[in-house]
Amino acid sequence: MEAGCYEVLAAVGEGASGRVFKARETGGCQRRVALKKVRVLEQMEEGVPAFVIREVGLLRKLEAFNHPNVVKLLDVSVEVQNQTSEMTLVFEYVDQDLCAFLASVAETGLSRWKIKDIMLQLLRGLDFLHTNMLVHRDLKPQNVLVSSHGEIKIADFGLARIYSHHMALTPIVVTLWYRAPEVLLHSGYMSSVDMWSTGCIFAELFLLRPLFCGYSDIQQLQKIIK
Ligand code: 0RS
Repeated sequence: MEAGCYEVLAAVGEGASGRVFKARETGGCQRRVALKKVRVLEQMEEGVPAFVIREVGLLRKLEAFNHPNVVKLLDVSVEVQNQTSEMTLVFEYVDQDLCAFLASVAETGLSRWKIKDIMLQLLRGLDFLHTNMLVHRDLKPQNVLVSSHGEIKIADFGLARIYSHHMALTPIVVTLWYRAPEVLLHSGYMSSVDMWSTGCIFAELFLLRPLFCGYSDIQQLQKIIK
């Protein structure tokens, strides 16, 4: 779809994975969308790198399944300028993230029933990604979205290799709190790393605060071991 079909309303985040904006479709139904802009470095002068095309292809294939617990990808476009190209991913917009949701929970906490409902939806989304050979690697309350109807939707997945390129260039502080020991030790990226993160989120639903808050790889591991 051509540029100019969306009106940017606000920036909602800047992370290792790119910049995310809240926007509105300018045509017809004016639905709200999340625009994610990812800078991809050109390899030589051959256009968009093959691995980017493969990853986006995988995302589009997943889209066909229309899973309720994974954020919906509506469109992808690429704009090429000189040495770099900027890819825009257009997603359905979801009202809040799990951080904001948890911040709004009363001191009495979430009911067992609500915790069970959130976990079941989160695990269904994750099972879908894993079944399709996709490991999230950075699951955390910031990228677990909560719709106004109480639906849980996993975001920010599937471009792991593109991100690691971008990450090397971005001095951004990332949360280590949901990282599995093997990720902290750089010794494995199986689907089990997402189960660890899910466990940390499970605990947080009860505690209403993060379980392990480390501010360095070492400190995070120490907290886990303790
Ligand atoms: C840290 C308190 C603030 O609909 C939001 C959305 C939001 C989306 C959305 C849809 C699809 C993404 C977002 C997405 C894409 C990277 C991402 C990384 C993290 C999260 C989502 C990503 N808390 C964070 C920002 N924020 C306000 C609270 C919101 C609020 C509603 N809806 N993103 N961010 N993919 N790529």
